[in-house]
Amino acid sequence: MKKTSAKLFYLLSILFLSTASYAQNPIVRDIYTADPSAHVWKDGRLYVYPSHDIDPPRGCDLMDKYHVYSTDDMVHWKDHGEILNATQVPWGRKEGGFMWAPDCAYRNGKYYFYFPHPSGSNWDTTWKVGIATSKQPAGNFKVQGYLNLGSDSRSMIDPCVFVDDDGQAYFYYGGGGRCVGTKLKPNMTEIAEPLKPMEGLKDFHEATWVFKRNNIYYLTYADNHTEDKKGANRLNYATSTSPLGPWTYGGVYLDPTGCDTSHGSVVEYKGKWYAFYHNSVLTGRGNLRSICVDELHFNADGSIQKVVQTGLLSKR
Ligand code: FUB
Repeated sequence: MKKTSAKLFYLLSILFLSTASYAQNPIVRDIYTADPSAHVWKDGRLYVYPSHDIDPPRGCDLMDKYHVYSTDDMVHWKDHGEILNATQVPWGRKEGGFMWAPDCAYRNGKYYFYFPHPSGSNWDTTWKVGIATSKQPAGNFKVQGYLNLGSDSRSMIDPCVFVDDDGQAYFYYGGGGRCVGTKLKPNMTEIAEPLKPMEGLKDFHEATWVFKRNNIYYLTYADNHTEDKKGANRLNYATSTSPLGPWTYGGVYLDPTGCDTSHGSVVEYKGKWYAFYHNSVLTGRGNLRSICVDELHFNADGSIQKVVQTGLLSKR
């Protein structure tokens, strides 16, 4: 009986949310996009920097040609077009592809676009975090090089840059079960201190995202969950009073989306909080993904409620 009421409540919530005034999920339908990093910049628009699954896919290795999207009402999304591709990366592997989950940060009039990309044919062991800069949030990016992360070359994917209220920027990355972070120098292109492991995360896999709300720092990430089937990773969160931890595990806030991977970001826009994520509802294929957004709700104690994925209802 309890289970039936819970199911009914869930279905009614989806029905209500799917008639709310948001663009229908997935929000991009003409190409395949994944790993959305969302930011609100000083022009008052919300920008999303996703990666791009190339159709037809071959695993995740053909991913290339980043696009940027923006909105000022969560209904109408503007595609700013392609901002960077693998042929524009002088130090990149000659075979191209592997332009994975990016992030973007703003400081002193410049936008810094961080993208993971291998430098050699052996992609798995040659990851670097590239940096491209521009005076605009969605165009004219020029590759500047890559972050010098010392001898650390393990799973150098999924960069995330968080800028605190005092202007100090923090850099995080990680995959394959390891998440590390440190301060960035004011130039945004060098780390200020050695990388340190983020402690307290439970079952970390990849996809780090850091944000702050009411003086609490949140680190969200994908776990390794595969209980019933392949493609069952979930998004989890942990909290801290410091941007570099130690972290206290909070729980799962996004259930599996039907993809082989899960990856998301959280942002506040015009008084509401949103969870961005990807699913495979348009294709049924974990390597042809589509970005979605739904509202995110917090409890009074700062804990995060499970996201109701309206994206799971959409079909082509
Ligand atoms: O999209 C390629 C990789 O899959 C990302 O870097 C991971 O987070 C996962 O989504």
